[in-house]
Amino acid sequence: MAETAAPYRCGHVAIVGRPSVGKSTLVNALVGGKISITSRKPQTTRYRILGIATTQRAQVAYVDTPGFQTRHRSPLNDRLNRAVRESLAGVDVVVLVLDAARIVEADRAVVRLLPGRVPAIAALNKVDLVRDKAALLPRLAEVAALFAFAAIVPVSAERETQLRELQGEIEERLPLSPPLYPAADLTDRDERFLAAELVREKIFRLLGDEVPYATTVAIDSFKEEGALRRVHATVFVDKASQRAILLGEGGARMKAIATQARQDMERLFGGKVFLEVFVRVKHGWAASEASLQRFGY
Ligand SMILES: Nc1nc2c(ncn2[C@@H]2O[C@H](COP(=O)(O)OP(=O)(O)OP(=O)(O)O)[C@@H](O)[C@H]2O)c(=O)[nH]1
Ligand SMILES: [Mg+2]
Repeated sequence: MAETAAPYRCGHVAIVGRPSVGKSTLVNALVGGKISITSRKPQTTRYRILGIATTQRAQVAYVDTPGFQTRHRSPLNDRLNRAVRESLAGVDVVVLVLDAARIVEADRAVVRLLPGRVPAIAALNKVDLVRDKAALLPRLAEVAALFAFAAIVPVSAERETQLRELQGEIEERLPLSPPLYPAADLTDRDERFLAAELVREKIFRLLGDEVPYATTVAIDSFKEEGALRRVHATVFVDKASQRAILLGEGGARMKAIATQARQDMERLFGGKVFLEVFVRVKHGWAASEASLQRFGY
């Protein structure tokens, strides 16, 4: 007698929220690999990226999105917000990520974007930072009053707590469908894109509050020579003074950025990487739609 296989489910799930609530950390944890860059600084994510999680029961394609922000207007931020809005179209489920410590006006701005027809699940993230768990109860009520969420799940993306519960709530709302992506794929982006992102992550992590927002990274060449990957990257900054900060004394800061980026690439790609990073001044790279488009935004 043939066994009856459980019906397979597959679909796309947008991960949205204000900056820094832990969207990318959550996507990485759900996928089980570091495919989306993270940092303490808001607006780390600038590109829409898919994180793919495949199990025996379901395949979930998580759409990580930039933090939706309403405070600073610029051509780049307008593009990022547009990417958030666009990623909400055509998904099967939306996960709104909130910080369990507090709900603020910026969260409400994202709630207003939620499409009515698609089930929305609230993930109350960073519960590990909430010492007094009794404080979660009024927070759950506050979240329930924001929107008719299909479910509200307290999680910690960093400690990987309650992710099973969240996955269960997501998967049961996906359509019946065979997998849409190869089971071994963790993302829709290629190694070239991931390499540029890892350089950008180190800039966000190793520099102060100003310079990361004035930078973008391009890959000049990406060659595979047997098991070795040879990568040449250029970091573009807006002003010469930012170039000096990025390089650091005797080039020390740039060296640390390149070393850490290379180590992450070797882990992610599973092989040796030779990485060379140049820094160039390109005034106004973030100021016009045309140049943003050239940089892939
Ligand atoms: N303590 C704790 N920190 C977390 C958790 N999840 C994320 N973080 C931290 O929160 C910061 C922001 O995380 P990201 O994943 O980059 O946040 P994001 O929402 O993707 O941010 P943007 O892309 O800038 O919108 C990082 O320093 C993470 O390590 C969590 O569950 N607990
Ligand atoms: Mg992010």
